[in-house]
Amino acid sequence: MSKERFEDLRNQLDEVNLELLNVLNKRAKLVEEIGTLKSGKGTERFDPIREKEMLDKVVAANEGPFSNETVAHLFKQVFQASLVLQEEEKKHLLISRKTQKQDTIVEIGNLRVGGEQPIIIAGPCSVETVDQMEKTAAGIRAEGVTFLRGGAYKPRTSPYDFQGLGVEGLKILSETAKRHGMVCVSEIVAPEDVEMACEYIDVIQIGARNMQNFELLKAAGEVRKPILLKRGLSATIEELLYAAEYIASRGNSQIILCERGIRTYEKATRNTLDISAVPILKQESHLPVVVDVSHSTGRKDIMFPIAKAALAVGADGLIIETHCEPSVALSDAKQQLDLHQFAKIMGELKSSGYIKEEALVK
Ligand SMILES: [Mn+2]
Repeated sequence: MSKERFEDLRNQLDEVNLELLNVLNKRAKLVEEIGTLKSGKGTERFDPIREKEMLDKVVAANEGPFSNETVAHLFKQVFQASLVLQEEEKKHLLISRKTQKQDTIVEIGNLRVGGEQPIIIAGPCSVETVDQMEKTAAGIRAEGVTFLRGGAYKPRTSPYDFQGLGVEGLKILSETAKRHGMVCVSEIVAPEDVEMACEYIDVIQIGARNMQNFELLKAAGEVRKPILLKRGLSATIEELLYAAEYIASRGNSQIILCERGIRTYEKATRNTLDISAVPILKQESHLPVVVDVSHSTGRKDIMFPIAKAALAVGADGLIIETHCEPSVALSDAKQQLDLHQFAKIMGELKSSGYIKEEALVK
């Protein structure tokens, strides 16, 4: 064989490769279009009967030199790749980074969650009395904190534990926050309460135990208030993202995700803080992510290193349960910081540079 002929054949091969590539991608585009139509109708993407028909057709048309087995094998791979493509496309959720490149910034008045500066959400586990809220709010506000939390509806493990003050609690929380120039965050547990709650609170929290309460998620999607969505204690990252999608799909894109620890076999901490969830959530989604350092650890002694870790991996904020008198708190007494401890941790976060003094609202 002459050298020229050899070169010529090689060039032809290169061309055929490119043709093959074009044809494969042309096929992929058709598959994508079919996938979109199917998803609209809720049909299963993998259709084994249709795949068998397609394989039989190409094998019947095969004239060689490839054997029928080889042709079947090659096409099977192509079909497989198309299915993966459809799965990928399915993941283009509204909350996905693929859909929106830039970070979502949740704005509450002039406060921003997901911007340059991390936010701190502090306050007691439960709203108990006007006095308790007043003392706690004054203490945390003095540290430059502008997000006041407090539970009025408490989904407790035991039905005999304190269940919260309900609407009365929301009113106390809201009035306390206003007096101190703060915004407030509180959990809502029933879909029918979401609209009512908007009257009192600035950020509606959906708690870990309700992360897959789909009716509640839908109700949260109908209002135009920011939603703080906590990861369920046994929920995967993907499940958290789909829960957020429930809210976004109803038109409410003001969502803050919250990693709050997951259940593992480890007993040294209340839950196991899944620190890797933070950068993964930030990669997969454009939504801001905060870390609840109180419920994840249930321990005050490791709160500072955990808080630093959360901010170091890119969290947009922290939730720190704080109570003016933790020893007499009606819920989560063990893990809540007192005002002195809270001031100390804030001081440590500032001196280590994780929180900028000048960024705090005086
Ligand atoms: Mn709590």
